[in-house]
Amino acid sequence: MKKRFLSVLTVAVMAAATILTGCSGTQTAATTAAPAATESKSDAATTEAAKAESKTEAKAGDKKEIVVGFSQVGAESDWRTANTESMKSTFTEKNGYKLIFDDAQQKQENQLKAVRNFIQQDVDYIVIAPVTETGWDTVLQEAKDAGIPVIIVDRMINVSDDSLYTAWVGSNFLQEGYDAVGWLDEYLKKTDRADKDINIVTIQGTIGSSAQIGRTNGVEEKMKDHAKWKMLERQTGEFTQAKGQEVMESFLKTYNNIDVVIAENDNMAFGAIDAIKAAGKTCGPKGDITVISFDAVAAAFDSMIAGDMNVSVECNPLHGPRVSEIIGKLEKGETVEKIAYVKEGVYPADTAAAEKPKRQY
Ligand code: GZL
Repeated sequence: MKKRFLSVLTVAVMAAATILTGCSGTQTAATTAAPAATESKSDAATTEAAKAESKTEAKAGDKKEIVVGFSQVGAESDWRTANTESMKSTFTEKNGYKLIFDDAQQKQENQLKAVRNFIQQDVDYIVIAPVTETGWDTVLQEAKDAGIPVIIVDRMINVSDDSLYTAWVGSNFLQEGYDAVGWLDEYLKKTDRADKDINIVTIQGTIGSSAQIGRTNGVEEKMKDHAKWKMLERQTGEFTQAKGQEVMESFLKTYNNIDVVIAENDNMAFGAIDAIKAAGKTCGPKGDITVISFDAVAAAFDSMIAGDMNVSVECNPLHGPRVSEIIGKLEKGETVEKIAYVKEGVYPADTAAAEKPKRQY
């Protein structure tokens, strides 16, 4: 934003317009960038100012599209696929954008490379879905120095100075953990097990991600109100189905008294259900093991309708329109909310068939 309205101290003639990579699902812009040339501080400032001027002129004249660099976590789950689809279907040329998309394959180093590439390509906005909360201060300072606003989506970042990002939109993961415990409490009352010993295992998401931290802490905090509930063990399944199955297999080998499995996303729950069935046990509303999950993607509704999953706590991935609204306001020089939580619900098996047709992802 600042960059786009900078007055030019000296006008340097820009050699060529920035050549932007197109948006393709698999193209990782971060791996195509040439290493940044080194410039003296004052040259860099002049170049930046001249870039800003040329962009502003271009924008004023031929309504140049808004260039958005988006660093996505990866493609680890149905939720992530829906989130990517929401972003790609929003940031289209028809809507006045050019999207540079990078899939980090769940590695923060790839996200850092992508963000530096976006800075070098002089994009108008950087959007990041951060794989984990820490490790962002340095690269976000580089974006700030380049005058490029940063919008964080989905998971949160933990930085020393929150002026390093302009806005965050995502879920309240702690509340999602609370909601999971609230549902289990009601369910056990309805099934006459309110005063029974309950043994629980948890398949966690990527350790250090806000979704894992919030869900784990939310469950742990509210479990303190239930003296007869015991958390046998927690292990990460990295939000993937394969790893979720592996972890549940190991839990089933270790414990023969599991009453509840909490999977911190639907894909790990699908893996856990496969492991439960392979071990000759049953799950779901009529089964031995209660399955509590998060995300509420379409396949979770299918699983609940099939009688395998008991409940999924919604985590809404449709952030494209929300981010576009933030950029629209910034383009008009309007202020935006620093933190914006999306509304989410809890979807139990007994309403899954009626709810599924209404779902958007
Ligand atoms: C939650 C998101 C998580 C989902 C998983 O907002 O970060 O990452 O719960 C996804 O499915 O992998």
